[in-house]
Amino acid sequence: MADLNNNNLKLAIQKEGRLTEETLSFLRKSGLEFESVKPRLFSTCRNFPLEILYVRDDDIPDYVATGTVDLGVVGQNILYEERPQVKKLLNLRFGYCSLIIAVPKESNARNINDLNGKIIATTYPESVKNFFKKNAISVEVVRIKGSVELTPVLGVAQAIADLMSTGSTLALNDLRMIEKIYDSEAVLITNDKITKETEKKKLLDKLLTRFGGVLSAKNYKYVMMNAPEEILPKIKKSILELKSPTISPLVTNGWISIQTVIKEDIFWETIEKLKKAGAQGIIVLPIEKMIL
Ligand code: PRT
Ligand code: ZN
Repeated sequence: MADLNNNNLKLAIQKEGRLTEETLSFLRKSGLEFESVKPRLFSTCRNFPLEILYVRDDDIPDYVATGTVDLGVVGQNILYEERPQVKKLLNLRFGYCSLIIAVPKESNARNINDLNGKIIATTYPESVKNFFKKNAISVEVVRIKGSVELTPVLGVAQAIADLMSTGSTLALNDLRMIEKIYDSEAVLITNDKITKETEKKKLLDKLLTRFGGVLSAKNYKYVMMNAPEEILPKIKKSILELKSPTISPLVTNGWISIQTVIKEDIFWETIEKLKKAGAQGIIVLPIEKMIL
């Protein structure tokens, strides 16, 4: 690949599609500075020895497996389907979707057993074949490149297996989901080669620290609150996962200010507990980065 510095890390991401914007935004949040103007071919980071290559998402696993690039961002679904020789490094917490099986609304099929002997259209034939094999149900799988949702109307198949995120496509095409095969999200992948290249491995570790910082920050919120000093034990009990909140006295006698972080998934539950315990003036701030 022309003009690329061989000592730099190379990361392949989707050129134009569902993962592109969120991948670029994730990289920028990690502090990487680069231009990304169309037509995107590649970008060189200004402040990190990293080249970003823009390619079709289907090509990413191969580029990583063969060592053409060191890293890639791709939907986990493509890994399940193609089983390439790559190693997953991180779940990136965007690009969420599920591979599901759906039938026309008026179909008699209620569950996967009712699909015995039926034709199923999909862009993910391997995943679908494996799934039915595991469930000992015999189906015929037809591989379709696009618009899988139209195949039942066209008489090509009696059921489909496709990715779903909001469910709108199913609804618009009068389809009903009967089973989920797997969940997927964007992941960062690499190959074994990189572990043998000491300098590159060092760069990768640096990059992973940055990525980890952004992902942890996504998991937590920064919370400040005021409370009478005597309820501190109760408050500490409400924020169990944090061993040592920062506590400082307020001008008002007997009152303290508490600063801490709270995990996103138990956020509301914890805030309610804090309010009940007697915390006041609760302020919540997003965390930009969190280095653990
Ligand atoms: O051109 P290139 O080959 O790079 O792109 P592509 O067209 O093959 O892929 P693209 O951009 O459609 O998807 C890239 C990745 O995004 C996928 O591999 C998934 O990991 C992830 N992703 C997340 C999705 C969806 N959500 C999704 N909803 N990929 C596809 N869809 C499609 C689905 O196939 C269906 O047609 O969106 C429709 C359903 O969406 P809802 O919201 O109506 O349910
Ligand atoms: Zn593709």
